[in-house]
Amino acid sequence: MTEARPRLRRTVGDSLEDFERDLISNLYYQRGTTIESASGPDGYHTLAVTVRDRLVDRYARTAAAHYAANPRFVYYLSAEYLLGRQLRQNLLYTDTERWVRPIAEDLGVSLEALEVYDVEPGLGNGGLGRLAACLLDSMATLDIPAVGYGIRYEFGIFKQTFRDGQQVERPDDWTFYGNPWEFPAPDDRQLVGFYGTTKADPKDPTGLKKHWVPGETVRGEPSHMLVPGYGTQTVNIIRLWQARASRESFDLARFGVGQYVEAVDDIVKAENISKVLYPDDSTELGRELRLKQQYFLVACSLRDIIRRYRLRNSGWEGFADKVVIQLNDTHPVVAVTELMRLLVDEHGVGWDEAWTITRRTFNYTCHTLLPEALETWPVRLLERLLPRHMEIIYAINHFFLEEVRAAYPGDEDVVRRMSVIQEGDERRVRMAHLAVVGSTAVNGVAELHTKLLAETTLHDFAALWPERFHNITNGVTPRRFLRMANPRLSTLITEALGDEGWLTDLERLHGLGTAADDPAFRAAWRDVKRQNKVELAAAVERSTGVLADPDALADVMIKRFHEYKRQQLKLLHVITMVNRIRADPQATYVPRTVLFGGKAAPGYHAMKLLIQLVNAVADVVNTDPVIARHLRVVFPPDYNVTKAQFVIPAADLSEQISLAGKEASGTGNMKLALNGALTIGTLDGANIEIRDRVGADNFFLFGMDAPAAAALRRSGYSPRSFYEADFELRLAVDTIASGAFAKGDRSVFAPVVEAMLGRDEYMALADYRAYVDCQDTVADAWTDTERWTRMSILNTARCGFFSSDRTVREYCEQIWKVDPVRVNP
Ligand code: KOT
Repeated sequence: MTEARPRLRRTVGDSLEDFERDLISNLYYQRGTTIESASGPDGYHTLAVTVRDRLVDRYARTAAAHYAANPRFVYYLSAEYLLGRQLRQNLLYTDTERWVRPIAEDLGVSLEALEVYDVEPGLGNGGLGRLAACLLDSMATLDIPAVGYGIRYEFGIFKQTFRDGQQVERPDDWTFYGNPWEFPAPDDRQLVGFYGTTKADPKDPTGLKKHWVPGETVRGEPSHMLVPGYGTQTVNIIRLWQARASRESFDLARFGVGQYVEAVDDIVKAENISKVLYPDDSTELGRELRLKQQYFLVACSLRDIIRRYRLRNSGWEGFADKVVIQLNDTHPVVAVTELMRLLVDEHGVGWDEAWTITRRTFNYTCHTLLPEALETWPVRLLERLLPRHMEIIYAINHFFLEEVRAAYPGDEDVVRRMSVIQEGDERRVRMAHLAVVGSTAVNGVAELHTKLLAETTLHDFAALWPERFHNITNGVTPRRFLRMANPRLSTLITEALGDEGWLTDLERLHGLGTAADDPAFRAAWRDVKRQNKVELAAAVERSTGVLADPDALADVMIKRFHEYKRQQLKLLHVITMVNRIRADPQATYVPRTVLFGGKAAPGYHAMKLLIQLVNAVADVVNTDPVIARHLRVVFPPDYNVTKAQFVIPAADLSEQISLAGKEASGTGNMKLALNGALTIGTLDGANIEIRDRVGADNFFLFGMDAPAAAALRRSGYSPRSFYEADFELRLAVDTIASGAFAKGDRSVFAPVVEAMLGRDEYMALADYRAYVDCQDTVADAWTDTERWTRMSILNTARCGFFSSDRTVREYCEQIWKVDPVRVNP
């Protein structure tokens, strides 16, 4: 039930000849050029729209099937999506690559040459945005009627470059050359209000219904991208909103008196709302524009959801039967108040009925445990920007606290702890509390995360409403992260398992377990990994100038730079290896290439300095002939989904070394293990579940678990005592302090040393010894090639659980209660 029932359906042809004819026609009529004069971008755009047409056809049939079935829909609300490149995916999902290759060859171009024009929409920061994309992929694959809603940021996550080793951010003008995957839908635009005043409704005796007169309105213009399922006809959509000035924004009076620039002030202000993605991962900034973005997303999306509901339904009683909304963390949580406002103020539904509908409609996924990531907004800001929503929050909180007082008579402490309003010098709204109060189900993203949520951050809520709490462990799509990223391994797996059924039934990878005992299969497995490493080495050399040995152990740490993820611990290990080689250059060492990838938030100075230190260490390592014989350090800039697809298939060792209790789940850990990398990791997030499945023998575990880390902190953690007690640790820290990575200047990296010896917030020094010793075990294991290969195969074989198809099935069964709708070919 997307738009209306399609009357005209053009069915694209189904043969190589049809495809070729469409390509030539599109080049001529859509792009306005000919084969003789076509440029690279002409070729890319033409191919893209020709493939896209195949999906449009499926989308039209999906819309018709949904319209006929009038099913319950999942609406996924997320401020971030990291979809990755679209061309390869859509070739795979339409099964047209087999035609494109020979056609392209005929024309003397390669698919690879055209793919460089396929821009990755960087509409997210990291794990949370990529999870949203994996879930949409799996929903479509499982024929779940779903729409993703997001913001069409004009500038996505910044491009990372290095100047003198320092991160320099450049704007990501991702639509500069046009985006062939996107369909504007101006007819579905929406108006969104901000600021203004509220008026009581004189006819409403309860005082709960009000009238909001916004002081400013902005237009939301939607466009959508197609989200095909794999091996099915379903094509869902992701609808992205862009802010435009409403017609009244042009100030004719000012224009008339020659104030041309001032006349467009309001236009600029309105369009700023969707101008740029905030580049902060797992931290909150509390900027007014950010709250505007959140409300803009929510207001547009809810109106669109209601519009869609009304295409086939009427009345409000059935709304929550047809609509389930998943809130991706707290960023869209103002939706709870917006739906209340729409129902009570605009549609005349009574407060209690509206609250029942609202609570039945929403569910909330929490993605963090970090206190600095828990969103709160100043009451005064909300009162000004969204005055009616603030009133609704007060009313929701009032009724909620009555419930709390009834459950815990006389306990004002629990009331204070649970209140949606945090009291203090500056009163603030706790968005996570609002999310739990306004939802049917709340979920964490890995077993440990859910347990810790219920024990700490959301303890009081879990005690009051245990039935609301669920665990749904994250997953990743095997299509993008195995089949597309690692075609060689996929072919080998398909040969071993007999068919490609594993792509939609990933537990079938268990069938590789027996193949792990076959020496020929192991040799083939190694050969694939080696070829992937040769390819990656060539790409890394192009981007960094450093040549890596494809036979060295590929040790990768790819993720956002954050103190809790502990890139500083990895660096201490690298420096320890350097010091050992310097101390005994003649000894034998397992050759390693350490690859870092990741961005730091532009305002996160500690992590930007750590990036600079990684690059400085890399310089020293790679240019010292003695060290470089055993060790290389590479840091290709601008890690993103596209680069992840290159690095992951080539990795031997996956670094998952966050302080236990800090990483909610992780999904890079799953992608790497699925591609046969062995994990060195702490008992954190989904690492625990990975280890449970692959087996303790096939996982390098080290360090404190969450209770041990909490106990150490309680007992008064002193990083200096660890520093003083461990000679190698002292030497590693002192090497940084000595200025060895800054041409003798001790001041440059002094803050890194101070952070380590001063607070060491994430207790890297406490885990250093266990980590370095575990790395020695890794090196030992690497020398037994056959054993390593076996472990690698078993990692892949036993990671079927981590398919996002399983994740989506669990959401469907436990939370969404939706059924698939089959779309006929
Ligand atoms: C960002 C802002 C506020 C709250 C949470 C975040 C957040 C969490 N951004 N990314 N995450 C990650 O989400 C992934 C998907 O669930 C997890 O695997 C990962 O551990 C989180 O750090």
